[in-house]
Amino acid sequence: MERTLSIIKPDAVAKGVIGKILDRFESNGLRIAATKKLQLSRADAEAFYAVHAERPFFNDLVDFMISGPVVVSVLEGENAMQKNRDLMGATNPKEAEAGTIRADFAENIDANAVHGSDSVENAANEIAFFFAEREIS
Ligand code: RTP
Ligand code: MG
Repeated sequence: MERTLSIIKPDAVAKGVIGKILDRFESNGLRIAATKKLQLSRADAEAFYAVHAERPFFNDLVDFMISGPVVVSVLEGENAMQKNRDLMGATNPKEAEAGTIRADFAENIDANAVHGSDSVENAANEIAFFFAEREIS
């Protein structure tokens, strides 16, 4: 069964919609194989988003990701990576389809409620970044 990594970002945690977002996953065939709430350090966020290090929005992205606690989860199911991306909607919530997580819970392109791995290969690396294998079941 395919696995992907989800992060409920600080804006959505602060809004109190952790449960509503996790329900979207479970209601759409994605099993929660692992989950935890944590505060990222600056070093954590810089390492996690290292692929974006040269992008103009990198510093704002890191500042935002450490602005409060996040909830990281391993989602498991058929086509889990793409299914999660479909449930999330477009990066910019103004462009996100109605009924997607970002359309319903995100403020703007920076505070956009959720992260999801964008390939199965990246998913494996992102899962290993946050979870030991014994924490996933
Ligand atoms: P994510 O990685 O968080 O799941 O989002 P994504 O794949 O939809 O978007 P990505 O291109 O990977 O960008 C990562 C995060 O950086 C912020 N961003 N800001 N101001 C901008 O033009 C801009 N572009 C991206 C977003 O918060 C995005 O989720
Ligand atoms: Mg991305």
